[in-house]
Amino acid sequence: MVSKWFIFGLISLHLMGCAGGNEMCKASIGHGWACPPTWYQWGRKCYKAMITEPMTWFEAKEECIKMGSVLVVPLSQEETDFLMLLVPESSSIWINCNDLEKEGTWKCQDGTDEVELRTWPTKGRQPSNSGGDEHCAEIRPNGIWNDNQCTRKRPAICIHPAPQLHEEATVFVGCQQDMDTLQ
Ligand SMILES: [Ca+2]
Repeated sequence: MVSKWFIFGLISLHLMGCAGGNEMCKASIGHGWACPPTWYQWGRKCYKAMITEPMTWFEAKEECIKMGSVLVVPLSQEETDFLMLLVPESSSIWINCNDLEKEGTWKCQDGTDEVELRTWPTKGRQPSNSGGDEHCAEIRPNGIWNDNQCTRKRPAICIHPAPQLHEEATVFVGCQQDMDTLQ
């Protein structure tokens, strides 16, 4: 039988390997949470609210990518409700929808998947393309969408799939290669 301490040593070694910028891995080990610290879990996804420094739509998109995630776009009304809980009550937030390519043709993407849901107001005139310069979509505090200038600064929310935690091996989330060497 392999010594417990031997296994522990191996795991420690691998953890060190993971520690280099792999937040997801560290989170699983430290707390048994599926999502990294400061990320909220809802369903099978992790959400990070970027509220301290409002950003342009482009900056928001870029910041999410830097964290190994994508700018969120809600797939349902329930998800919209959840998103609005993550930001201050009076905040509008950027979502991953724009008509930059072709005016009036809104592209909304969950990562690379096209999303059909649109929550423009049923009454009113949004998207308005006011001033001919509103090509990015935001969710207003009431949960309804508006098109606005992409250069406006808004909080935003990033999203990535939650790592699955089923068994001990989950300590190696994000360290698949290392896990193979143990088997
Ligand atoms: Ca508008």
